[in-house]
Amino acid sequence: MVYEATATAPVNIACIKYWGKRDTKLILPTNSSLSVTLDQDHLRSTTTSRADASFEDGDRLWLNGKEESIKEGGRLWTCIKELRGWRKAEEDKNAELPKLAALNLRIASYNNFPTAAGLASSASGLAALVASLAGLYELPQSPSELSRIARQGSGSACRSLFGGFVAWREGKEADGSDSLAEEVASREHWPEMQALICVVSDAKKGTSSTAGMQHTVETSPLLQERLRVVPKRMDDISAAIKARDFDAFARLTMADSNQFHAVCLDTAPPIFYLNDVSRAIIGLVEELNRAHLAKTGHLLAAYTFDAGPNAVIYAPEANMPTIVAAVNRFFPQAEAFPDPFKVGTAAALP
Ligand code: 2P0
Repeated sequence: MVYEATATAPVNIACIKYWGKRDTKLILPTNSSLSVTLDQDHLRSTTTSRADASFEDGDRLWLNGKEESIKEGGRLWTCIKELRGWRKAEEDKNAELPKLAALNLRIASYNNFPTAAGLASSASGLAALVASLAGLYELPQSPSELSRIARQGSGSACRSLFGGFVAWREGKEADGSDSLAEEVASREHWPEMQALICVVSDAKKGTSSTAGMQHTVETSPLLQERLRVVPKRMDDISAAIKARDFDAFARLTMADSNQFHAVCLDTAPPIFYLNDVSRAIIGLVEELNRAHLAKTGHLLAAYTFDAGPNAVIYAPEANMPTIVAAVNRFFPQAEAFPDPFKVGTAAALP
């Protein structure tokens, strides 16, 4: 009998950004965040987990073919320990279940996009890991309950367990029991929404998110102002999504990206994720929006930037040809992902 399960998980791109932890061990954020899940055809992680009595020397894991160590007390170790504990609880309740919790694991994870594309893979990678173990162990827990475990692998990973438009609620409890992800709206709710990824640089970022966000928590006075305004932004963007109000969605998304990069600049020493090309893309989208607003009364597009220089441009499908033409005209080489992405599905259990 082979005990094995394969799961996939998508990439997500935040509109209201997660930046800062109030608990670094449990990965509890200083603010709630909200993201859009991208479709899985081009950007996803796939993870296969196998439990077998013949496996010796503990659990082992390979990422894109390269073995990663599972350090005791580390993030991978914690995710595996928690899910194995849930399996053990099921086995204790039902004596007929095979004793998988006692077996060592072999886990292999692949991204179907090049790491060199400059896109974060930790969110989809950790979500796929959690989904594949949940499948292997046939766990009864809901995606929101599983998101509490994915969160401890990498904060943003908890959002990749859902498709469509996803909130990660910061929660109030010290043990993290209420810091979890939930769907705000399904992808079918707003199928016209698309995301264009402009790869500005495929270089590895200078400051990791994990280290950068804690420097911000420790040194940025502006972060306090951000923590004051984000709750209303979460409410407003959820309402905009529910009403399919692209203008409100776009204004909030751009404002939050700009404020996130402002708190990075307000960190000591300052963190710079945007470069000259990123800022030129902001200028282009602002100008396209000015012209479109004058002509139609509506915005054309919304930019957002994570912890790196690459732009993600959200827009309704009908606006994408204008945006793609403008990007190609002013940035003729920026064609790593020439087609916009649709809003995607949740992590797929086996
Ligand atoms: C986000 N980012 O909300 C924000 C926007 C980067 C900028 O989530 O330390 O890799 O593993 O919890 O999840 C990046 O942070 O950090 C991130 P850890 P993670 O998408």
